[in-house]
Amino acid sequence: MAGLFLGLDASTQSLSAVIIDYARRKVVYDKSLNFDRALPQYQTQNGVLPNPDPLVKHSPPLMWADALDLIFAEMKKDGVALGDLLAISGSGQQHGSVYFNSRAAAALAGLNPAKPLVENLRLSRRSDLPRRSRAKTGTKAEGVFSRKTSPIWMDSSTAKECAEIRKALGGIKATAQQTGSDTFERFTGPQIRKFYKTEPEAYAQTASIALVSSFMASLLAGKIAPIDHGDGAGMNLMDIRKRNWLPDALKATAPDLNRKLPPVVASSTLVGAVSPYFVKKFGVNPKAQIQVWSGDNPCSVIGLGLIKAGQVAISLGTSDTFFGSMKKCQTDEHGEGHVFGSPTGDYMTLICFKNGSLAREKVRENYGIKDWNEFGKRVAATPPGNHGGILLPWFDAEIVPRVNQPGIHRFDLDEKNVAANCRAIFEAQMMSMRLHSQWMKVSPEQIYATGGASNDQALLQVLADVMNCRVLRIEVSKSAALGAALRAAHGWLVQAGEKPEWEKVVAGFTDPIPHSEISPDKKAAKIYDKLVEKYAAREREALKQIHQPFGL
Ligand code: XUL
Repeated sequence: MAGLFLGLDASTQSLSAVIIDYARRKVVYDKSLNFDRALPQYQTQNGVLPNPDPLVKHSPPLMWADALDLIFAEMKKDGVALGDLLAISGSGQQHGSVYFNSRAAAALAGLNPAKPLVENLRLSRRSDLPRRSRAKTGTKAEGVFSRKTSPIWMDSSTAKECAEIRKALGGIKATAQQTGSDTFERFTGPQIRKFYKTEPEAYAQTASIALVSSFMASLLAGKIAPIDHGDGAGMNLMDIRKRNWLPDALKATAPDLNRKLPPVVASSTLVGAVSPYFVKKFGVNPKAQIQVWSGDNPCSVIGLGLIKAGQVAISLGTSDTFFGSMKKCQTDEHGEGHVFGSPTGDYMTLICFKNGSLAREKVRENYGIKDWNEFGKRVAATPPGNHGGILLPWFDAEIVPRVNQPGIHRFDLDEKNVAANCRAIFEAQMMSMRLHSQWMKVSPEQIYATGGASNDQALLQVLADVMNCRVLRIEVSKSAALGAALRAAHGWLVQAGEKPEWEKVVAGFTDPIPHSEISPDKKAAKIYDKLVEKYAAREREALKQIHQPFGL
């Protein structure tokens, strides 16, 4: 099959594009655009708008649209054969939501290639308004959004709404059983409820709610796109087994919600042909199909080749995530972990730790360490187990375990000891993963590692020792974008009447780096078996002391 497939990844800090030549089993293009640097006019820091409330984390949806224009312009400039694209899909940071008003559908259908996407969405002049809505909206129209900013996955300001929805659904276990997860502050349902409670008029003007993933797909297809089972499961609104919107959850969240949500569909669904905007402006193949987008974690499951049940990966990115594929839906009754739909049609499990790379970066900066190479050297210079020193790394409010009051707690660890603190942050992150992933009941033979920090040997050795398991590095640096490109290829083949097997689709793209295997050191593994118990005890004590309202 000749032809190219594009996977885009709209993550917290950047928009990436990966293009594969499927027949040649090759990644032929790979580029990223950092929001802060490429689009400074939006004034984000690490892709997020500054806010005086540390629990509130929003981003501007217009910035994501602007980035889409920029990355297509970049691909055109780089001479990519956009006319050969057969299908496009994408991956979005999960949970973040975009609020469209009643003008959005017409504006998307009529995107004008003579103007940038953002101008099309701002509808800044009266003449930009679709004819039908001119009379109703007058000149006060504020574009296609009923809410200017989008709450994203880092937001933890909805503890109250979580408690309300959880109560209505029958408690932690019942909520997890029905929706795949207990209610979480960043999940879209609690975020929608907060919006409805605090801005009822704007909520009433909302015609359609999108996730970051379905927002980007809507721009590409020129129509409101559906939400897929992978990303839909991150909302506390979907019945995880029936894979439909869950009426009780919708009712517990906000009025009229069933009318404001697009359909929820299988991840292999095609949204339609690419909008003429991208054809005329950038020369994209007019027949290129837009496949429904999914969340970054479901896409990474494919981009890392986690097709068989029980395969596990750790992604060390902005957030650190521990995830794997699962055949039969089994939820976490303690409510810390999540079950999402996998793009394969099976399920995937996930635990998300918010204090990932940004926490590591804070330690590096606080101790004036110039780069990650130097950081790794410090880690390697200290012994496994850090002489019993422990750090609880809650630089920011944490998701697992739930911590609403950020703070760093040290035990038997001298704050001035640079090397010990470098080791302590990573040991803490890995021990926390080991502790909080026990509900998955998987004893993997090997763990795949990906994400920025997986390039560091010293850190990977800590990972192998704490987990007492072989670790393999995956060559893919952008697993979510690659997963999206592979999903595009799979969806296109399905549409062409073939029955592609996932193992065959990912073959050759997701192989581990040769000789990248790291085995656990038996002595170190024993040290961690003990230290994990101490870590668990200190974590329990610290959590007891932190005042956690709303019965968390
Ligand atoms: C997963 C989660 C994060 C975001 C990051 O539940 O919140 O991994 O998807 O992009």
